[in-house]
Amino acid sequence: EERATLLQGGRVVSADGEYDADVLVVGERIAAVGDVQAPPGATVIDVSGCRVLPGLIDNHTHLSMPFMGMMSSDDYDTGTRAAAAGGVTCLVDFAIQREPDQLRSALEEWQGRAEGAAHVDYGFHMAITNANEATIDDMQAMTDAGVSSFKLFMAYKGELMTRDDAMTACLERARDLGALTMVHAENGDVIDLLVKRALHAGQTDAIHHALTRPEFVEAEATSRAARLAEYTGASLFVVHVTCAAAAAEIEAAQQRGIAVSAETCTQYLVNTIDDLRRPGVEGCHYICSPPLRDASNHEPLWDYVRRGVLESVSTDHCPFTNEQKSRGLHDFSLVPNGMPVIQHRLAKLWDEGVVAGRLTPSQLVDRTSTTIARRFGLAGKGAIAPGKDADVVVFDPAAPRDYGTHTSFMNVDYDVYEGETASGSVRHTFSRGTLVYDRGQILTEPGHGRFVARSTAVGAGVAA
Ligand code: DUC
Ligand code: ZN
Ligand code: ZN
Ligand code: ZN
Repeated sequence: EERATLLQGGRVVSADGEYDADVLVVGERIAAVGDVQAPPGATVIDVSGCRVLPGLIDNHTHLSMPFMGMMSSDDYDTGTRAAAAGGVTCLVDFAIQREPDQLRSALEEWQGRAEGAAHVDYGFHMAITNANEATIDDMQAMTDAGVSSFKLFMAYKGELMTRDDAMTACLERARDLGALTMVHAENGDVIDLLVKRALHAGQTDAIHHALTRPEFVEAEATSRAARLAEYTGASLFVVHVTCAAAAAEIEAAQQRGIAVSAETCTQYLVNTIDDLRRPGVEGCHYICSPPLRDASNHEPLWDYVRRGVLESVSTDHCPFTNEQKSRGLHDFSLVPNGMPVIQHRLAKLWDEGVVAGRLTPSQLVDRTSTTIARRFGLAGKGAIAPGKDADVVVFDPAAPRDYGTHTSFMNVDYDVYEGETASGSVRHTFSRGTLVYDRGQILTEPGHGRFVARSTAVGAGVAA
């Protein structure tokens, strides 16, 4: 006998529209959507006044990431608790090849970190940092294992950066495998030069992190990656687009018929470069790459999101504690890059998107769940429909919730939105039919979340 739960009286939000409907969950799947009678023995939950959304997917996270000599501070236990509290039921994290190892050992290493620890489902992208011949040969083992997307860094010279020759070879192999190639698009050589000059001139404060990574270095790398995708015929996905200049390069490529798609992240829609001017370690909280931009980018970015040029919004969640961030208090180049945001995307996009009149609830669902599932081969996720995984979020738009360390599940000792209050909040998060998060509490044991193998050949083409 499978456990049944009826979510009664809510308003379902799908990528295509909104409608009043009950949602019946049986076992791990959605069994029915509509005017549904509770089967005998079912648990009935009154969700009137709430929106019922497909669980959000975070396609860009860095849990337990070894980076800049440190390890990001959320592991798969704490990071997926925070995810569930923020309405996220699936994340796709980056496994990273570490020299001199091959892709298989990186995948094993990341599988080992996640297995038995996660509270929601997860997949992996494979970041290639050393694209030699053996690496290229190993790419098929990844797609066979359900890792159907690769990531290349065009920045972080000396640690992660891939040069254009290797990038071209990777794009060709990914094309042949039907896999998507993701790029962190910033010109690493120019950044390296500007950082050296700034430090030489004694410009060591957090703000100089942003000033040494100007918009053109992102726009240039974006354009270069799009040209290499055009030349190779590969499908490209540009991660964390921060500014209108880079988004314009993506739109131009799409208009030439090149298979280039892209995301932005929550913080680029709501934070600005001025956050880096906060005093002391607080300024360091906002150091991420590419950097936060001038506020003049916000409305153009929202418009690109609305029009689907930027087809999805993820987080690039990459948390570091005050102690870790403090390493760079007197030299911005030593601050580990990344912001803790995995828990905040839905609440922020609801207020700054939906309440502010910039996005419809359906567009929010599409950009944070449905389109990500389609683009990245997560066939069971991204929609509330019979047969899909019962990854369901009940969001109460009339239940305010404070941001801050007192409500955060993230393993960081500050919150970038401390002191602010969201107008609505997640009431329940179900992962494959199991209630993971219930009004401030995590109910599952680590290990409820499972690895999801993703399919290839879904990344091709520009978003409809
Ligand atoms: N940018 C960040 O801010 N953190 C992790 C890696 C990256 O590209
Ligand atoms: Zn990146
Ligand atoms: Zn702060
Ligand atoms: Zn990232």
